Amino acid sequence: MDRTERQRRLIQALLTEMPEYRAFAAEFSGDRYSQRRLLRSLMNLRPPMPLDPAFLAEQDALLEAEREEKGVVEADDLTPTAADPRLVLWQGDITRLRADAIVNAANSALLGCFQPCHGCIDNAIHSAAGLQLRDDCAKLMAAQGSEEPEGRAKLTPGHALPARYVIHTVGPVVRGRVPTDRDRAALGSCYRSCLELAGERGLESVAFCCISTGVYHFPNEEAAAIAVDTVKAVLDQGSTVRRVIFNVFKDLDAAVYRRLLGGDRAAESCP
Ligand code: AR6
Repeated sequence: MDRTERQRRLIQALLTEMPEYRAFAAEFSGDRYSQRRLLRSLMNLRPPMPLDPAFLAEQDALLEAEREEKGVVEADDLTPTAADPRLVLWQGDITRLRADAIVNAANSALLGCFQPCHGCIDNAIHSAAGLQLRDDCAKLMAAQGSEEPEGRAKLTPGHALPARYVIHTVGPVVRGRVPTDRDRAALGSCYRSCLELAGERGLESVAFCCISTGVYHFPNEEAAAIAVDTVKAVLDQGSTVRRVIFNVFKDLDAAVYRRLLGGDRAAESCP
């Protein structure tokens, strides 16, 4: 089936489920790119509820075609840093990475981002994985019966992502200009908890985003120092994880991590 037709059918199915967004949908123009944004928006807005297998088959076909088009980056093919062969620095979109797990910077509801086409990593990961991811998260949260505290970790499958699993962690929200000791400890705990969970599941490669440094305003340099120190300390204690990818998105973070990890060989950037 042609991609435009597939998008149209997926949008129609979502609007049948959520007729309250028909007026919102009418604001998008009819070209393929606007319609793709509409589809992503509706997926972002959709609350967790039962999923129709026929819808999922079409959604997965679309997401898998897009995944190949964006290009999958094999975590195992990336060049490690000169100073530490367990560590890799890579700049790019985490939804392209094929690692055993990628880490999502979530919020305490742990259901993904509901703001249509928002630029956060939570939105990028859920949008590329498919609606099954929110459903998985909703089940974990229902079983837990309370919000996810900062500094812990939960694991779900990656669905249409190249990564096998997503590890969801909630970083601290920095409210003043300077993080408190509690914020610093919570951020370290995010990295530690994710690696410990990966180790319990026998995973070998984990890609971290720069947790809390976007919407949650943790200063980049200090966050990176906590990330690198904590990851090294956990790996030094022994883990099934043999490769950790520090996935940076912004040039600022690329420069900070390059300095911390030492040398230009630490930079692998995608086109
Ligand atoms: N690939 C890799 N990194 C990315 C991508 C991507 N596709 N997109 C953004 N980043 P943020 P937080 C980087 O704000 O500060 C969400 O709404 C980004 O440049 O996503 O922990 C959640 O639902 C930054 O370096 O997460 C929470 O409400 C890093 O990801 C809240 O934001 C984290 O930025 C969490 O805030």
